[in-house]
Amino acid sequence: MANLRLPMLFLLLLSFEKLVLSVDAEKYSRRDFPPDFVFGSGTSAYQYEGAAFEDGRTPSIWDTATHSGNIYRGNGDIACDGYHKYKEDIQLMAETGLEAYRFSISWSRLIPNGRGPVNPKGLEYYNNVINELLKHGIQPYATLTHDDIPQSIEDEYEGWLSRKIVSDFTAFADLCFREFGDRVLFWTTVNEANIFVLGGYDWGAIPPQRCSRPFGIWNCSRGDSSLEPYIAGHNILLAHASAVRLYKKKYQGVQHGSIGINIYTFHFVPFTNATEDVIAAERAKRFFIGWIVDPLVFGDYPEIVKKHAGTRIPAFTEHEREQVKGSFDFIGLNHYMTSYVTDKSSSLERNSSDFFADMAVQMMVGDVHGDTPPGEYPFEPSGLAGILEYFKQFYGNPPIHIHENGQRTQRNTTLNDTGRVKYLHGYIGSVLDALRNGSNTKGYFQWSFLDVFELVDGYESAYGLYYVDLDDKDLKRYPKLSSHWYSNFLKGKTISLDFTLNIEKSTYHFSQ
Ligand code: IFM
Repeated sequence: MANLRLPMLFLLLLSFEKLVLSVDAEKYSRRDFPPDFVFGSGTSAYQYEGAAFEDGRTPSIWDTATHSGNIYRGNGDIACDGYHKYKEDIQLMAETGLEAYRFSISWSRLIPNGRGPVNPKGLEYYNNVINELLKHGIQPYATLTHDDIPQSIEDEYEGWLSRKIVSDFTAFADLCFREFGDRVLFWTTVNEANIFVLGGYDWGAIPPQRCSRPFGIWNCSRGDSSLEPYIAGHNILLAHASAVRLYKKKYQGVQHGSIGINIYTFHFVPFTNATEDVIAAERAKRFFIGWIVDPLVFGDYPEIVKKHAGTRIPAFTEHEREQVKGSFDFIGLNHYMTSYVTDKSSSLERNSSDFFADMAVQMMVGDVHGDTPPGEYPFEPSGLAGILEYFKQFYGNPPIHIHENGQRTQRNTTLNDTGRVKYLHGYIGSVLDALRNGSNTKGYFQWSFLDVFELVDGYESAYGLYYVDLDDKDLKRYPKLSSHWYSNFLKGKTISLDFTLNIEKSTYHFSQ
């Protein structure tokens, strides 16, 4: 994610006149999307639930990272207090008109030791959430892990760095399928498999904060940025495949749900027409996307990744290859922005490498047009259609769920989040463009329903449709203009640029 404070990702481009950012679908309504296309919004366990030490929950690697004093400001001990306020929030979701809600399950709330005894209070909480959603006609979409594996597992065998996690993750998944699968029909195994690994094992920015010099963004006490991202990525693929295999064998026939994995995607665009930059943008896709998606679709890592990573990337055995290939019903994509790419083949000559040196590109994100308000993402909606087109052409058009898309703003600024409104209008229009071009996209989830504890920025940035007042002892929620806009769209209003730009003047009034 670009909000990681990474020098490489923060080069600002002040002008680039070749960009075409507009989308065709400027005026549309919910009825323009297929009836079985789903619109929702999401949060994740650590970012939303709070109650970190309550009712038997034990720390996850995310708790450890936030309490380490390294990089993080703030923690998710209380977050939005969703553990206690879920009913109120689901009521808000229903009023907004959400058709689906994407949330994640805290493994260490459900199985406090990572494996073994199940916490009845954890079961009760997720059963309550699921039942409350269904009571309001909102489909639950559950993610099994969103950056927060139990700390006990990290302590015992270094979590994703060990193959031991495959059986523990599968047992956790088994419990979730068994207990909740009669009502949860959409399962995602791992959130942002690629960026979680890069952030956690190469840069060391996010849990479990492992890295090594010169690649990490701080002086991590443990890690190996050259090697560990490839190992963790490999084990995630194996654990994912194992959980999917279990689901398909034991549950899918009776529960009739579907299962996939999630990755983070930029739209990669060459910065110039120079052949090297065009090749570099393709290479960026092969690394950033292909590293995780190629094994799922084709059964192996991309040749270029294997060539550049050499022996640092594990090889699939024939048995593993068979398990991983085809182990998904859909691919979940998180997308926020476009990345402009130039060739940096010189990085291949370094004595030591990490994933980015192997990728051999310079990635640039930021205020490309010189018109992005501070702290916000550039408005480049056609990038989303671009990614969907790539999946259509390169991967044979698999079912896609857009699991996260939304605009970042500074927190505590305004409820009048016109930038977010404009962003959602553009990006949802871009999804419609993609559908009209034959994309097999099945759903769109805005990130995030509320202002949650953010991945790196803590409580300093916000993506929510609803503001959470952290100074109020009850953490009162306030609707932003974007919740009003999304609600209008979900309830069937025809959305045009005119409507979007003038929504501030509509009859909506904030009641504070
Ligand atoms: O908040 C995060 C989420 O946890 C993962 N995807 C990106 C979001 C915004 O940074």
